[in-house]
Amino acid sequence: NNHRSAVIWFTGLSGSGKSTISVELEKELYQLGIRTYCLDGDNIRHGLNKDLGFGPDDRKENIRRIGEVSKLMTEAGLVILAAFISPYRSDRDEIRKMMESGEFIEVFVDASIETCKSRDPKGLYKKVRAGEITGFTGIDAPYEVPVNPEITVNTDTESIEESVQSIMSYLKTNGFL
Ligand code: GGZ
Repeated sequence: NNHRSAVIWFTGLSGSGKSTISVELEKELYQLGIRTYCLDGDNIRHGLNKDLGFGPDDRKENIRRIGEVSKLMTEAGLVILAAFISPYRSDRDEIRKMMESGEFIEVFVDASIETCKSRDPKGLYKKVRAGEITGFTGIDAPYEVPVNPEITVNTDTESIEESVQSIMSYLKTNGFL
């Protein structure tokens, strides 16, 4: 297999569908024999970044470290699927600059805050409403929408399968597969 390595960077609100899409995309890539690795809050925020919280500086540092790890792992020949809110445009752009040209594929996972609230898979929006969490992205902390993402998927209107296929078609068109 002679695919190019890359980092596929999913950004979007909590509950937008980043992790779900990355897991489904990983299955498709596996079928093609492509070696991938998913980075998400579960394997990063409980380990490497367990010293970090959700204030602006900690989020920035969270994303910076994940960018460095992603770069190393792409140098090892993997396709990285990174699913983090990554709310600041400048932090995402820093990673883009650090990567080889074309190897940073930003996927904006777009969903309205109403949709995310209604999904509420971890009950976090409920806790926000109850005043148990503050500084929550999209409620009382910012989310900066990507300006020129390589791909936008809209999980208000598309199925997971449609979102996955639109990423697959980008990868094919751009010579990654
Ligand atoms: C946003 C928070 C917060 C606050 C805890 N704001 O739906 P989840 O649970 O699994 O995804 C969210 C995750 C966000 O971590 P990231 O590393 O992706 O964030 S960032 O890129 O901004 O550093 C949510 C949970 O952690 N969570 N508190 N205040 N999301």
